Amino acid sequence: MANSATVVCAVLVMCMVVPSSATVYTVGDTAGWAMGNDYTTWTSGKSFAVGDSLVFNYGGGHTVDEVSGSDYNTCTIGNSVTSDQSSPTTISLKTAGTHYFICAVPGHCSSGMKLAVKVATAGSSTPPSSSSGSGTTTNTTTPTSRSSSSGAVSPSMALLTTWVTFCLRFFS
Ligand SMILES: [Cu+2]
Repeated sequence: MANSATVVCAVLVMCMVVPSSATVYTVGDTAGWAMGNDYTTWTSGKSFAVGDSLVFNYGGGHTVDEVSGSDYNTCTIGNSVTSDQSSPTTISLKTAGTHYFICAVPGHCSSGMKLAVKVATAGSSTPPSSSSGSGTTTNTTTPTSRSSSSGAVSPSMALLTTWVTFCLRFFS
Protein backbone atom coordinates (compact mmCIF):
# COMPACT_ATOMS: atom_id res chain seq x y z
CA MET A 1 0.00 0.00 0.00
CA ALA A 2 2.74 2.39 0.93
CA ASN A 3 4.54 0.99 -2.04
CA SER A 4 1.95 2.09 -4.56
CA ALA A 5 1.70 5.48 -2.93
CA THR A 6 5.43 5.90 -3.29
CA VAL A 7 5.16 4.99 -6.95
CA VAL A 8 2.43 7.56 -7.47
CA CYS A 9 4.56 10.21 -5.83
CA ALA A 10 7.58 9.24 -7.87
CA VAL A 11 5.60 9.46 -11.09
CA LEU A 12 4.25 12.86 -10.12
CA VAL A 13 7.70 14.13 -9.33
CA MET A 14 9.09 12.74 -12.55
CA CYS A 15 6.34 14.42 -14.52
CA MET A 16 7.52 17.71 -13.12
CA VAL A 17 11.21 17.13 -13.68
CA VAL A 18 11.21 15.62 -17.15
CA PRO A 19 10.86 18.33 -19.77
CA SER A 20 7.57 17.98 -21.56
CA SER A 21 8.93 18.35 -25.07
CA ALA A 22 8.21 14.77 -26.09
CA THR A 23 4.66 14.13 -27.20
CA VAL A 24 2.69 10.95 -26.66
CA TYR A 25 0.20 10.26 -29.43
CA THR A 26 -2.71 7.90 -28.97
CA VAL A 27 -3.09 6.22 -32.33
CA GLY A 28 -6.58 6.77 -33.69
CA ASP A 29 -7.44 8.77 -30.59
CA THR A 30 -10.60 7.29 -29.08
CA ALA A 31 -11.06 4.91 -32.01
CA GLY A 32 -7.77 3.26 -31.13
CA TRP A 33 -6.03 0.69 -33.30
CA ALA A 34 -8.80 -1.14 -35.11
CA MET A 35 -10.13 -2.00 -38.52
CA GLY A 36 -12.19 0.49 -40.45
CA ASN A 37 -10.13 3.53 -39.50
CA ASP A 38 -8.16 5.73 -41.85
CA TYR A 39 -4.84 6.40 -40.17
CA THR A 40 -3.73 8.63 -43.00
CA THR A 41 -6.44 10.99 -41.85
CA TRP A 42 -5.31 10.62 -38.27
CA THR A 43 -1.69 11.52 -39.05
CA SER A 44 -2.55 14.48 -41.22
CA GLY A 45 -1.88 17.74 -39.46
CA LYS A 46 0.34 16.08 -36.88
CA SER A 47 4.09 16.51 -36.80
CA PHE A 48 6.05 13.73 -35.18
CA ALA A 49 9.60 14.09 -33.90
CA VAL A 50 12.27 11.83 -32.49
CA GLY A 51 11.50 11.33 -28.80
CA ASP A 52 7.75 11.25 -29.33
CA SER A 53 5.91 8.01 -28.79
CA LEU A 54 2.85 6.26 -30.12
CA VAL A 55 0.36 4.39 -27.97
CA PHE A 56 -1.72 1.74 -29.69
CA ASN A 57 -4.90 0.76 -27.84
CA TYR A 58 -6.66 -2.32 -29.16
CA GLY A 59 -8.61 -5.37 -28.18
CA GLY A 60 -7.55 -8.95 -28.53
CA GLY A 61 -6.77 -10.43 -31.91
CA HIS A 62 -4.61 -7.61 -33.19
CA THR A 63 -0.91 -6.86 -33.30
CA VAL A 64 1.33 -3.87 -33.78
CA ASP A 65 4.13 -4.69 -36.20
CA GLU A 66 6.72 -2.28 -37.50
CA VAL A 67 7.43 -3.13 -41.11
CA SER A 68 9.27 -1.78 -44.13
CA GLY A 69 7.71 0.72 -46.45
CA SER A 70 7.19 -1.85 -49.17
CA ASP A 71 5.59 -4.32 -46.78
CA TYR A 72 3.38 -1.48 -45.58
CA ASN A 73 2.31 -0.70 -49.10
CA THR A 74 1.56 -4.30 -49.98
CA CYS A 75 0.34 -5.39 -46.52
CA THR A 76 2.95 -8.13 -46.49
CA ILE A 77 3.19 -10.08 -43.24
CA GLY A 78 6.19 -12.03 -42.02
CA ASN A 79 9.11 -9.62 -42.22
CA SER A 80 8.24 -7.49 -39.23
CA VAL A 81 10.98 -5.49 -37.53
CA THR A 82 9.12 -5.54 -34.23
CA SER A 83 5.87 -7.13 -33.18
CA ASP A 84 3.68 -6.80 -30.14
CA GLN A 85 0.21 -7.93 -29.19
CA SER A 86 -0.04 -6.84 -25.56
CA SER A 87 -2.25 -3.80 -25.75
CA PRO A 88 -1.50 -1.06 -25.10
CA THR A 89 1.63 -1.03 -27.19
CA THR A 90 3.89 1.97 -26.78
CA ILE A 91 6.32 2.66 -29.58
CA SER A 92 9.11 5.15 -29.00
CA LEU A 93 10.05 7.00 -32.14
CA LYS A 94 13.81 6.86 -31.83
CA THR A 95 14.96 7.57 -35.35
CA ALA A 96 14.01 10.10 -37.99
CA GLY A 97 12.37 8.99 -41.20
CA THR A 98 9.09 7.29 -41.92
CA HIS A 99 8.01 4.46 -39.65
CA TYR A 100 5.44 1.95 -40.84
CA PHE A 101 3.10 -0.08 -38.66
CA ILE A 102 0.55 -2.70 -39.59
CA CYS A 103 -1.55 -5.30 -37.87
CA ALA A 104 -0.10 -8.68 -38.75
CA VAL A 105 -3.39 -10.54 -38.57
CA PRO A 106 -4.25 -11.59 -42.12
CA GLY A 107 -6.68 -9.18 -43.72
CA HIS A 108 -6.46 -6.51 -41.08
CA CYS A 109 -3.85 -4.38 -42.78
CA SER A 110 -5.88 -4.18 -45.94
CA SER A 111 -8.89 -3.37 -43.78
CA GLY A 112 -7.21 -0.22 -42.61
CA MET A 113 -4.84 -1.25 -39.85
CA LYS A 114 -1.81 0.41 -41.37
CA LEU A 115 -0.08 3.50 -40.11
CA ALA A 116 2.77 5.50 -41.62
CA VAL A 117 4.38 8.12 -39.41
CA LYS A 118 6.88 10.61 -40.74
CA VAL A 119 9.31 11.40 -37.93
CA ALA A 120 11.37 14.57 -38.00
CA THR A 121 14.74 15.02 -36.35
CA ALA A 122 14.49 15.96 -32.72
CA GLY A 123 15.61 19.33 -31.43
CA SER A 124 14.89 21.27 -34.59
CA SER A 125 13.65 24.04 -32.38
CA THR A 126 16.73 24.17 -30.14
CA PRO A 127 18.90 27.25 -30.62
CA PRO A 128 22.16 26.70 -32.50
CA SER A 129 25.05 26.20 -30.15
CA SER A 130 28.48 27.87 -30.25
CA SER A 131 27.13 31.00 -31.92
CA SER A 132 27.17 32.91 -28.66
CA GLY A 133 30.19 35.07 -29.42
CA SER A 134 30.70 38.71 -30.45
CA GLY A 135 28.41 40.10 -27.83
CA THR A 136 25.95 42.03 -29.94
CA THR A 137 22.84 40.38 -28.62
CA THR A 138 19.95 42.55 -29.70
CA ASN A 139 17.40 40.80 -27.54
CA THR A 140 17.66 43.31 -24.72
CA THR A 141 13.91 43.57 -24.50
CA THR A 142 12.62 44.36 -21.07
CA PRO A 143 14.25 43.59 -17.74
CA THR A 144 10.97 42.10 -16.53
CA SER A 145 11.03 39.32 -19.12
CA ARG A 146 14.57 38.47 -18.13
CA SER A 147 13.76 38.21 -14.45
CA SER A 148 10.64 36.14 -15.12
CA SER A 149 12.51 33.67 -17.27
CA SER A 150 15.20 33.16 -14.66
CA GLY A 151 12.59 32.87 -11.95
CA ALA A 152 10.64 30.26 -13.88
CA VAL A 153 12.77 27.48 -12.46
CA SER A 154 12.21 28.13 -8.80
CA PRO A 155 8.40 27.79 -8.68
CA SER A 156 8.60 24.30 -10.15
CA MET A 157 11.36 23.44 -7.73
CA ALA A 158 9.22 24.71 -4.89
CA LEU A 159 6.34 22.58 -6.14
CA LEU A 160 8.62 19.58 -6.34
CA THR A 161 9.87 20.17 -2.82
CA THR A 162 6.30 20.46 -1.63
CA TRP A 163 5.43 17.15 -3.27
CA VAL A 164 8.41 15.36 -1.83
CA THR A 165 7.59 16.70 1.59
CA PHE A 166 3.98 15.65 1.15
CA CYS A 167 4.97 12.16 0.07
CA LEU A 168 7.43 11.72 2.91
CA ARG A 169 4.96 12.91 5.50
CA PHE A 170 1.99 10.80 4.44
CA PHE A 171 3.44 7.66 3.03
CA SER A 172 6.51 6.87 5.01
CU1 LIG B 1 -5.77 -6.45 -36.46
